[in-house]
Amino acid sequence: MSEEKMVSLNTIDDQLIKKAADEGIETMWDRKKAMKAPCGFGEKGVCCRICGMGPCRVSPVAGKGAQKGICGATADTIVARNFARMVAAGTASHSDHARDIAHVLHMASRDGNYQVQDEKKLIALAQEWEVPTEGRDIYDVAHEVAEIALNEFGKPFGTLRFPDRAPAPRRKIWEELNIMPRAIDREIATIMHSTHMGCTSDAESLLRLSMRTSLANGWGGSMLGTELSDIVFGTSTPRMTEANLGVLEEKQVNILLHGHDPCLSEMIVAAAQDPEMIKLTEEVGAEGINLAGMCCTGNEVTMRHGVKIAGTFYQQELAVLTGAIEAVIVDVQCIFPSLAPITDCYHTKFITTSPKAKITGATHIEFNEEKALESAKVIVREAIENYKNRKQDKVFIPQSKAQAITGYSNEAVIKQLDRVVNSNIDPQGTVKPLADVIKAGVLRGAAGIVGCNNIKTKHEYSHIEIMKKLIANDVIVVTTGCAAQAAAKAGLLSKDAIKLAGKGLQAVCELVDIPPVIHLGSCVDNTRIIRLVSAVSEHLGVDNSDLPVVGVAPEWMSEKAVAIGTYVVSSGIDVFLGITPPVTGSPEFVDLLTNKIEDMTGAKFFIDENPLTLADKILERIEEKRTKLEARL
Ligand code: NFS
Ligand code: SF4
Repeated sequence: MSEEKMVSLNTIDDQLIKKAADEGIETMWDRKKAMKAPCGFGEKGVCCRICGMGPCRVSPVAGKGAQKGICGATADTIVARNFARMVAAGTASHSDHARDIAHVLHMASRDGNYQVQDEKKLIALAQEWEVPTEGRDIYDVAHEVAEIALNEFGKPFGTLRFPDRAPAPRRKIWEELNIMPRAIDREIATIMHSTHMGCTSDAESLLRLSMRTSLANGWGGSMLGTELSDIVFGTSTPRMTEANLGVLEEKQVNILLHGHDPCLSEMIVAAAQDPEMIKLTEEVGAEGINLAGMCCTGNEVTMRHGVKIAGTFYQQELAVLTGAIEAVIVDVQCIFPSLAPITDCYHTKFITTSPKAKITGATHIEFNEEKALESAKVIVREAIENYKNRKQDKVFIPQSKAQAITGYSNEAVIKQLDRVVNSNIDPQGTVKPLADVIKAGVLRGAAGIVGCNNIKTKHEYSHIEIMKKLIANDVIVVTTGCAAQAAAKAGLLSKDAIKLAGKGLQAVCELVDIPPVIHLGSCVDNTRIIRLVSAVSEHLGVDNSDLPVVGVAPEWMSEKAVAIGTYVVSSGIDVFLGITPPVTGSPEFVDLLTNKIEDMTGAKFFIDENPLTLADKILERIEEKRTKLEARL
């Protein structure tokens, strides 16, 4: 198959798609073909179905066709309203995930399934929130912290706590713009209210509401997700793993963990090590249990346990097509409903576990956090007992995988940086070495390359091209989500990739002993990135928007990504999008996102679907920011 026709960077994916065609199984690529051209109105964001008088489709071309909806809403209103609702949905998803983790912290106990794994981090958070810790049982502290966290969702007065962690100039901007986020659920509800028929119609006001809600995600729900997961499941440390569908094992029970919520996957990891389960595995004639992760659940378990990465978002159907998976165990988000009919073509069990994500045709075994391990064992047992049903003639495991280092928390990054600190002169445990090399220009800047895969592009091509170009130009890359898994598969998360870096980055990687692309976790862990950037800003006495630092979402697709992009720009960091969001029907809203928002936040969106020119624009912007920064420092 020629390079252009490949659906992804990996030839193995095309082999599996061919297998699907041979076996008469439908995949996302077939459905994309059946979809023909996308709806032009939807693509431009000018379709409104917010009230029963619609749907109203207004013309994206000025002066031609219907210019207003029945109520008089213009393209600007409709586009901005649709955008705001995407931000609200993304914020809801990340934050509701965090809420579940807060509940688990609230039920954690010394002899329970969930325990406090990182006491130091818990104590630090307790002190930040002025919870007494002296002489108290750590679990009393944990429960009080969890309760405060839960109150962040619905407190009636005041603003959120975590924005206090942002650099002072940034907080001032949020206050002046009146976008300091209040309770998390409140910001989501306010957007839903303001975008109801007949409420806010002004595009700029809708953008400001979106910014405030997105901040309730980045400096609220998502940040709680990261912090509380570290407390309950442990703060991650670097570990070796392998990535791509070649991690599936011929002679073992293969379990695919897919979704987002570590409350389930952590227990599956524990259940897979349970003697009773191991005995059962022997009884069915398998040589072991092989867990493989996908999407953000995959990131959560690889960063804390080194669980292998089966692949990214777009490979979920392909993984089943190997015919070698006994069970796909899912929790919430980014799960294709098509996994039900595809798993039906094999022996594979498709097990949903969350009442928030029931899928037609799946086997639903509800995960009960109160009896977490027991519940996980029931699910793992299903998988093991299914091993005997595997049809060998339908199995094809592509022999492709790469080595990767995953699991750099900010704490782990700082520990690596300590290697170059002369403790006679400088204190340990700070970002000073990172700030120093950025200031000196050894590193030209830093990029957070994050987000999904999208069928509108050749999968992973944009991620990998941009990562390679940036590291070759001495821009260090941190990565999360499916972008991180793409990097793992391409070998960029290994120290072997240091040779692809420019001289400056090579020197840094060797001294600090890190790969040039650093795995920082799942998508909620983008909060690790904004905290790292904020720490460097504070160290240099500047604001985030002064740093040569960018966010990039080359292949984004989810509403969560829209919320992330918005909180990153609101946090003062430019965001480069490789997929055009559905906003082009409103030149005013496009101007707000790609121009005017800079006057408010010091950062803006850049949109370019060509990854090569997008990378050029990133490098150009980094140099522009450098020039300004050098003049200031
Ligand atoms: Ni992020 Fe995780 Fe992947 Fe995109 Fe989906 S897994 S929260 S949304 S597709 S990166
Ligand atoms: Fe049409 Fe206005 Fe109703 Fe939207 S809110 S569907 S534009 S009448």
